[in-house]
Amino acid sequence: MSNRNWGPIIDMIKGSRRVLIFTHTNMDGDAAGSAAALCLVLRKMGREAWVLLEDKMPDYLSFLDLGVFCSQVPYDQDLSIAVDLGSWDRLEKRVDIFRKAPAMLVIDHHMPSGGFCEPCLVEPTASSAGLLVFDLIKTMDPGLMDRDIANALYTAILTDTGGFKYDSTGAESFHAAAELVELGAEYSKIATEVFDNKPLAQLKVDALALERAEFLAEGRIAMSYITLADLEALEALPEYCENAINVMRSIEGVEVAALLKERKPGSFKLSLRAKEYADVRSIAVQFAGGGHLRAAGGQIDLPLEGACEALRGVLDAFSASLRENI
Ligand SMILES: [Mn+2]
Repeated sequence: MSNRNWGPIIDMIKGSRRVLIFTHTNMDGDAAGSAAALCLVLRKMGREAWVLLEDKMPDYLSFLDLGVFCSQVPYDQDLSIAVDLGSWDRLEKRVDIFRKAPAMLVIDHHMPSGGFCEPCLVEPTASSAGLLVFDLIKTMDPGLMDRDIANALYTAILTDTGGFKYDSTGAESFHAAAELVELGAEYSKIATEVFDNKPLAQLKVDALALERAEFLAEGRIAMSYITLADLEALEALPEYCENAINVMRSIEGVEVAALLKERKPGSFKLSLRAKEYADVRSIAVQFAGGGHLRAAGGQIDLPLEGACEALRGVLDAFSASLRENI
């Protein structure tokens, strides 16, 4: 039995007829998987349901395109659900469509960044939004689960735990994964789709970020950057920058990895990852951002030199909080 308070959320879902589901732009496996699973379940409950996207689904997640994603508003929904959203600004142009519904709810595992609607179930210690959706479905009606839903939820949990590696994973994620495998989740195929299926240009972006990495605090911090010009030269899409931060973190001795990704000329998205213990959210908040303890992000609106300098300054100050190399 779940000890989460799903009651108000289940009541709202049961009272709905037409549901629109939202997740963050630049979708990852958790966003796509948790939204797709929720949508499939709502349809099995006889509701009309779609996931409204603003941008393209990344190629490596195309196996989750189970006919639930749309890019045009299909109807006036009576319920908006945000899942794995993170913060309201990640609704981008869809914010007015979300707010238009007479009822709204949020299911998330990111730290709330203010203004969340009621009811919401936000649990920052959950490994993934997919794990929360799994628990919701089990609480609501476990008989609704099927192989497509299991695949979507397994993908969500697998990706947001970094392949069951992050310390947020916890026993609940392993239990959920085992149950999903029993329900038919194709764990081997999904792992291949998600982890061993990278465009060459993406691996070249990883290589460039490594080649350029600058090390601070005696190698415990690695920082690097990718510009729009780099993407053009490598014929890489913006989303090909997503993995470089993980590669940087995997370097021996590195506790904190920081990557600047130019989104518009003179505007950089900052990604931050910690390996074991550092609180990178405390860095992110200094750059108008937030996130989790070990995975956070922000933004720096400066030309490259200035952005690197601003980041270096904050990382230098942060390095005092890092443990001595053993
Ligand atoms: Mn997530």
